Amino acid sequence: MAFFQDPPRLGNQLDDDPLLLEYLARTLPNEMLGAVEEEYRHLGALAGGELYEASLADRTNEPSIVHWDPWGHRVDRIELTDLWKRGQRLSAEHGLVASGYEGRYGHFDRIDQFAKNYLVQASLDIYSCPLAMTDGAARTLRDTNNEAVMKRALPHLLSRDPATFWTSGQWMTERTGGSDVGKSETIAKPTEGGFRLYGTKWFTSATTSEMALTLGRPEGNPEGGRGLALFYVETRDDDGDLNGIQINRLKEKLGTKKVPTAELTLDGCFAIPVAGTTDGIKNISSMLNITRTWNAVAAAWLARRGVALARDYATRRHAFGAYLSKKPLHLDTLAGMAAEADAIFHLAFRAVELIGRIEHGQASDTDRLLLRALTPTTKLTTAKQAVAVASETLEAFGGAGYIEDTGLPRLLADSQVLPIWEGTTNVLSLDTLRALAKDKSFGVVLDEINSSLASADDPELAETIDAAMQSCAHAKAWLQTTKDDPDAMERGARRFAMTLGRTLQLGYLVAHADWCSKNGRGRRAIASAQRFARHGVDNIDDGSPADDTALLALGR
Ligand code: MFK
Repeated sequence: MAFFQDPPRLGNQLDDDPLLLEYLARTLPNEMLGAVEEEYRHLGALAGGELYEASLADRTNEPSIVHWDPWGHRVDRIELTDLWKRGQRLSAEHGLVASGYEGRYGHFDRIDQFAKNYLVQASLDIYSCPLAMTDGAARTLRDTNNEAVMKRALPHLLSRDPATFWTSGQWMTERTGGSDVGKSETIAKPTEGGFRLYGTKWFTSATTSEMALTLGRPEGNPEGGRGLALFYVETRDDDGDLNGIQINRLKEKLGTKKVPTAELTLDGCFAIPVAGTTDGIKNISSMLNITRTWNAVAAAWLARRGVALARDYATRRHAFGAYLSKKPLHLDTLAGMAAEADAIFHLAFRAVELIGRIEHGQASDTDRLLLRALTPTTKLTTAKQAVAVASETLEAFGGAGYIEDTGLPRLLADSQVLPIWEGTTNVLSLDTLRALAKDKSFGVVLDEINSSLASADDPELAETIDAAMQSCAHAKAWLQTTKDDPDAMERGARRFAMTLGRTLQLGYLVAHADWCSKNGRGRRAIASAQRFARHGVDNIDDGSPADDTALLALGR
């Protein structure tokens, strides 16, 4: 008999997602829920059907670059994949950036925007990359309050008309590296009405964007991040010619293959300073904080997609006399994946909620400090979880999970970018510590965890609450012990930040589970919180001396 297996299928990505349905019911006012539900269901149907099929059918297609036209003119034109072209239209029409800014639902705008992205993006081949940067650029321009640039760019970045919608790049990484941005070598020379940029940008994602925010060092400025300035660049002129930019080549990457990531040479690229001629890193940080939040929501939609596919396949795959959905060990594996995916969702959407409140003037100073600390913690924690869930997803399919034309390996390859771009785990662990130290905000994070736990009184959650409180106490003690030992603090930064991230997640899982049990939503959320607590939330290691760490790390 021929060997065949039923492929996994996806249903409506709204109706098949109990966590999303619970979360929306818990968080949004009823009237708003009624108003948005139809669009969410439509996006859920697209993501589970047509777009999912299209992304499988388009699997091997990749963007390509044409450097020269037949008459010898350098054109550097990038051809996008069909699904990306569709993504462009769909993003404008559904306001996948714009709805975060329109004020339709006040501070819930951001939840609306990210719920739509969460629903649809896992079937859009990482079109989220240019959208994240577009959102970051819109927010940065607003924060810097540069009237002229805002007037020029914002109507495009926030357009719902595909004909006028622009995306933005975020060109930061140079040959000197992506983490230590202060070493950037791009020089900015003054010219009439602005500056001309000269340098190389080593990774620029979504290079087809109509504009970009980038960094350059005005001549005569000091070294380091303070000497950089934030610039606004339009990539092409009215004739479609590139603005002093050469696209050297597209990158060969492990995943995110539909994203046209390129190396650029800036050779007299006309640029306008957005916020003075210094403090570029500080000024671009609004953008980083938005794109890092997108990263966390991307972790949520990728993990959720893995769970959805593996869950469905468990009802189709028959082995050792039964469907996998009847096998205790397989169910245990799926349950673990589901609990991690739930935790990612809660942490990511808490950051989203805070952004909405802050942008609508409904936040306290404490909320601002909380978001500053939460953003790096959230990004680093969720990215690592997404990779782990993606890896389990492939394994849940056995050999099929390792075969490219099932489309499954792409989940792992795409997830693997999440801990790398927008700041690696270690860079963000140090950023977490820096934010806590600068703002003295560790107490704010502890209060956040405690208030999530305090709202829960379901007796089934008692043990999980204890686990979260113990983890908080350990984190507090570790900070005390290491505060006079910068080396020990740096060595433990990742474990500490991960502990904060996972403990916050446990707090949110507990609060959500308590709400579900009191609102007739069954035991699913309680099981999720309990399971996540059993995975462990405390990663702090008090016992690794510096010498042993170096010995092990370097092997001598
Ligand atoms: C699916 C969606 C995914 C999205 C896809 C997007 C793809 C885009 C591809 C890329 O472009 S990836 C490029 C990613 N690169 C990074 O994320 C940079 C990683 N490195 C860091 O984040 C470093 O921490 C940093 C460059 C910021 C360190 O540089 P410095 O020179 O040591 O800066 P410093 O002294 O820490 O900070 C300078 C100022 O900025 C300080 O303010 P003050 O001058 O008032 O003290 C900081 O407090 C402030 N600052 C830095 N980071 C901040 C921040 N403020 C708020 N939020 C932050 N995150």
